[in-house]
Amino acid sequence: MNKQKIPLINASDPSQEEAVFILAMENAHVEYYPNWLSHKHAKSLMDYFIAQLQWQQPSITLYGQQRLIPRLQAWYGDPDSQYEYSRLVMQPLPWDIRLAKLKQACEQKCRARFNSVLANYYRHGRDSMGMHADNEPELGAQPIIASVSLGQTRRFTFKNIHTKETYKIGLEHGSLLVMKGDTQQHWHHGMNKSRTQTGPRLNFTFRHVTQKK
Ligand SMILES: O=C(O)CCC(=O)C(=O)O
Repeated sequence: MNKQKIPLINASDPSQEEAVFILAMENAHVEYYPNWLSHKHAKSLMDYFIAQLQWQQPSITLYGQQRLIPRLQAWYGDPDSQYEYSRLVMQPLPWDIRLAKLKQACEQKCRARFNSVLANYYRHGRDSMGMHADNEPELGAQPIIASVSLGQTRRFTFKNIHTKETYKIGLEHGSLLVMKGDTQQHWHHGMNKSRTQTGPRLNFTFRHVTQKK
């Protein structure tokens, strides 16, 4: 299997301060903004969200057995943004004010509208997220997903569903990763456990879900 760091194409505009990289992956459109939030702002958001969000550790059914998910999570959104994955039905909590502001900032950056967010709290290196695609019908065929990371840099893996090619990228404190186009149709993504990247990390994936008819 081809395991490598993702080649990054620097697409930054020299007249702008913000750096942006396009991940050179076939049949995908992924952009990475390493310093999207200032270090200080990101730290303030992290402390606030750890203390204020309603973190839970639900169970999912895996190979017929109930297992606690290996992280904490919370689902916030508009009242009609119910979401289901791994047979776990999540009812949205009402928007927290600072989370709603972060959503607005993502909407401006992505020129898209989001009505919900999956918040994940990786308490230490043993917390993780299995490989998956965000391809539930509620998200539509070409979902735009804005993923904000706070805290410990953790290695994020993409794996091509067809060729099994694997790429890794470290998602840094205050960064924004945007997945769009056909990314979810051709690539899985996830976060392995780590023995070296052990500090706490928060991640927020803003999405737009529509209800099943
Ligand atoms: O923590 C991350 O960066 C990944 C989150 C993720 O894959 C998801 O919410 O679907």
